[in-house]
Amino acid sequence: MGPAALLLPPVLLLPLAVAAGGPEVRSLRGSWQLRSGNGSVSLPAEVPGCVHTALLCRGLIQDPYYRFNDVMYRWISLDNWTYSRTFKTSFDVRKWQKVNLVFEGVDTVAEILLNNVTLGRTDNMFNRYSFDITSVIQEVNFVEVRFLSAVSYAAEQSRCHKAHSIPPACPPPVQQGECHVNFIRKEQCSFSWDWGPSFPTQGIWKDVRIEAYNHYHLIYFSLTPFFEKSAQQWYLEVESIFDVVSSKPIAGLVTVNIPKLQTKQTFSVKLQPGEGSIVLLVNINKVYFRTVELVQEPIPGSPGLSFYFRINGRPIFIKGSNWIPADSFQDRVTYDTLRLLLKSAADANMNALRVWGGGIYEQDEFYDICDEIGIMIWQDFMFACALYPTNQNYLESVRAEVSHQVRRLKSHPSIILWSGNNENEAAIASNWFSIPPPDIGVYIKDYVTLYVKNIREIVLSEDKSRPFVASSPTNGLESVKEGWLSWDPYDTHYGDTHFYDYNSDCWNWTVYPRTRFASEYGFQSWPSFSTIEKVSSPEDWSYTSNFSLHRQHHEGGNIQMLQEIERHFKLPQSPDPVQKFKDMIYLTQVMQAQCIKTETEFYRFSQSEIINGEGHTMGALYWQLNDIWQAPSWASLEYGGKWKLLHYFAQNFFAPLLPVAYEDKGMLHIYGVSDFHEDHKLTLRVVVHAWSSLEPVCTLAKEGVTVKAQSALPIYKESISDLLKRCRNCTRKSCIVTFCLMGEDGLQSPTNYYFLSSLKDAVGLEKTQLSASVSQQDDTYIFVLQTTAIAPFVTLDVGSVRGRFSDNGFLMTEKKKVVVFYPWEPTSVEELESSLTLTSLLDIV
Ligand code: BMA
Repeated sequence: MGPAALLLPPVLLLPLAVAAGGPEVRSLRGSWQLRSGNGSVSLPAEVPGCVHTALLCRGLIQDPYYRFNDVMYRWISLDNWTYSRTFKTSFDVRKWQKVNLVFEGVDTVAEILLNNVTLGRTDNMFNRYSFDITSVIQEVNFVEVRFLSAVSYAAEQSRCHKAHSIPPACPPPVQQGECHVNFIRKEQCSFSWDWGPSFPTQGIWKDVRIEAYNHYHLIYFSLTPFFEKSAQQWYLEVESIFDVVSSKPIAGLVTVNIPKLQTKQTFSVKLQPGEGSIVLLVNINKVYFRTVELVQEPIPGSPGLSFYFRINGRPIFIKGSNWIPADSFQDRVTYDTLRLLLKSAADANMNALRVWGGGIYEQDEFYDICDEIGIMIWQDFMFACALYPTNQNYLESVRAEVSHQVRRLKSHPSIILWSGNNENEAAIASNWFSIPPPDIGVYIKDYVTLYVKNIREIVLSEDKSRPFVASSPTNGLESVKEGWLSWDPYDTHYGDTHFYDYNSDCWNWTVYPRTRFASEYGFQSWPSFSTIEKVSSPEDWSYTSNFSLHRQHHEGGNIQMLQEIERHFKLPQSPDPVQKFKDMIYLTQVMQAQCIKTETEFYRFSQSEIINGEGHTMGALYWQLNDIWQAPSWASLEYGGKWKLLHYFAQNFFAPLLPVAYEDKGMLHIYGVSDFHEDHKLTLRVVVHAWSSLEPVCTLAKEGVTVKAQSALPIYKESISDLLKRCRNCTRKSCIVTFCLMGEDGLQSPTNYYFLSSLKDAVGLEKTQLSASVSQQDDTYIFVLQTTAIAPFVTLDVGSVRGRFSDNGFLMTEKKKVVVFYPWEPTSVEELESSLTLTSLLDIV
């Protein structure tokens, strides 16, 4: 069953009528005036938007992503900008009891004035701000949003925080970022990250409007389904939060009408003056809603506890990746951007994403798309890789943020988990910031105050329909038992794990932890040349240029990739420097894809077994799905959406049916991995080729192999020496094993492979003549590839032509292969032909 089927029809899509006093709304989106602190720069600016994009739009700066501009344009975020505009009210303000100026999001620190009266201040970009302007509004108005640089504010807050230091003070120098981001409730990666630039934006980044109403006004509206086990009955909790302006209670009738379910129920309600909520329970027949449980229970034969999601009563293996903000400038992230990235995740057989805690709570549209296409969301709260203050003002701001975000998002069935932060339990447990042991107590206290006594408390009171964990990675219930901070949050017997190792051989599965749930793991690669080309100039096009160093924000990252490549491949030696750079890019992508394939397959084949007390792995979310700019990173999707080889590999290694091979003590094991809900009787085909010939040296078909539903179990085993003997003249270096599963009803797994040696040692590989003919078929393009020899990692690249192939980076063991190109915008056979580069491993010299 595909992932979409897991999320039953979201009830929020059903028309539902709640009687509420319709407000008068005047949008303030559109053109505002923007000026720098001393008034030397003044320009019109679009709202929603930010200063950087406004300057770019007027041609006052170049593309901020071009070359070294992130550092050149630091002055923009150090200045204090002001947005202002005049507006007329489109309605008679005197007719309304209450008029509010509502900001859905202000980034971040600002004083808000209307007609020269200060309405209030903002300090949290994740909060919604509503200012009562009933007594200030006139027919013609002047609104001002006076920003203070987020960088200066963060520094000031840190200076004022006298109690104890809150590390880290600054990011590592290689990130070329700003300091003290943990002191401001702003996208944490906007001060730089190990994959991202520093662009601490200022701006009105979400909707802004005037709302006028009488009597009462609906502020939040949410629907959460519950199953009442004792009554075997579904209920829909319909929650509405109102602002009641009338001085007396308002009584009335609310009718909840869901025509599609033939459900209509009327309730009499009484609203008290002030802000208050009404919760209506509507019993529902006939339909089911998605349920989610996080199962942490003893496993026979293993110490510790399980950690898996039970969705609609079924244990589900979570397959996917981690989501980061799609751009440093959120106003550039359109519905189409989100849709393309999320669709790419679904197309690669992912069923889940983790919205990582160093970015933002995503726009409503993000979750709408996930609801629709069946991507489950692990939702972090926005705290990452740092310790945080807990002074009163800070906590109040966080409390407002958390209740706002939970109220805004809880109707989305795609969200299956709330998670307090990214890696902050680990940061304390492993003492990342070298806190002297006698002082650690105060940080532990802060941790519990923030994530448990505040965030968790609010989440539990706002939303009882899904689980909460305090951190990722965490030991789950074991962490709770140890006072919310486990001494080793990376324990494989509990909870989830993050795992990075750039020094071992990534083709060797024994280096990976047999965890209950792998929520982060990854390797870097460079984005393709066509992506880099857009933000660089010819002098930058080498692996060791200043530019290549500048874009690498992870200490030693370029060297680590080189070392990982060198284990299994020959490094490029082309005398042409640009070709050499392109070859390096190709190899980084091949290496990344092959490493994460090995690691992910290991997690998938570890789902049904317990070995030495470890196993029952039920999740694989690699780091990271998407990119924030054009730079080397762990992403599988480049900035702009182009698929790296890893993303094509993900489509295969996350396939619902997959044979996976690994080697242990001289034995070759093949497991049948299945996400299907029923068993299948299949044929396993194992084919051995000599690298030197397209004719197989031996073929074996094992019929009647049972691949069990939702499991990973052995289906084939042979000693490698027997296999080599059986297939005449084979050695580890001269032969390659491929295998697939096939059913009678056309069911077929991807063809998988297992290398018996490093490819730099392979014997018999010949340089191939690769050719492609391109033709159009309706909205797609068909590439017919021909090879004259076995070709590993065959890659089609059509440069800047937007779209994706049906498969890429594959091993060609047959003369011919058909690949489909799905364009994302109109193209032509001619354009594709002239943009096409075909590369396979032996082209790298
Ligand atoms: C983890 C993530 C990110 C980081 C990634 C790669 O720590 O949570 O903070 O980008 O590793 O280093």
